[in-house]
Amino acid sequence: MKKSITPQALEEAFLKNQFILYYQPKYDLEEEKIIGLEALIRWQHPYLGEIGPNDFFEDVFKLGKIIDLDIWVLHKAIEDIWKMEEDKLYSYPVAINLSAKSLCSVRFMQEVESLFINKPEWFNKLEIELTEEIRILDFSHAQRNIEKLRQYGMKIAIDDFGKGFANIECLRKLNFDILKIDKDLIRDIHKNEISQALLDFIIQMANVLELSIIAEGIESREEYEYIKYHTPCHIIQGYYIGKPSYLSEFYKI
Ligand code: G
Ligand code: MN
Repeated sequence: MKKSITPQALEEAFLKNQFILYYQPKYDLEEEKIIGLEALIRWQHPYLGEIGPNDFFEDVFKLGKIIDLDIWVLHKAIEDIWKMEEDKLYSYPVAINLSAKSLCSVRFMQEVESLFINKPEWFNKLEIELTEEIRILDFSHAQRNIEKLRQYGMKIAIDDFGKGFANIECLRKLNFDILKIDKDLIRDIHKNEISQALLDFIIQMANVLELSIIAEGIESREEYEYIKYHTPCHIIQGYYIGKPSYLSEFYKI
């Protein structure tokens, strides 16, 4: 635990609703417009200011509260989808990051089901991003739940692809709709031939598996131009296009 983050403070964060969702745009290079948003959680700590998930997730896990946090994100994302639906002009699909633990929990799945019963039309606006930590699980259980989520209308993405070791096994055992290429592979792609070769290979593989592709972590004009002019990947995300910010930012576009 980071020295300044105490279990009490984290408990309080849940009670006092100190979490917030930021959104980062996903941009389509062919349509030249934003086509979706990824929800990214932050903790607005009363003394430490804003804290990113990398700095508090481990503590949430240790406290046994990861499912509570994922359920909070699910509710908040649905509330925000509803806000966008009300303003008919701007209604983007929203992706949430889900832990493997929640995916395989009865509690999370029941929450999804009860929300779905009330508002089924919101669910084809929701996407789920799963990272490689999924390697620790029971794959057949995870796959059954993924199928349920897809039946509700959600799309499922494998996140941070290219970073870990277990991704090929995940692709073999779980059914995804989208493959998100990890930002480490995109960094300086215009001058790194190894990254270029790996990216080509991943794109070919994704095509065979009929997965759509998103390139994450585009930070510079050079990276942007490489993806745009030298690869068939046309959906991108990253600071070059837009940093995570308040949902209201996207009403101005
Ligand atoms: O694991 P996942 O891909 O969901 O992580 C997204 C994280 O990456 C968020 O914390 C977000 O703030 C960060 N991020 C988004 N775009 C960029 C980028 O262009 N560069 C870097 N370094 N980080 C980014
Ligand atoms: Mn993600």
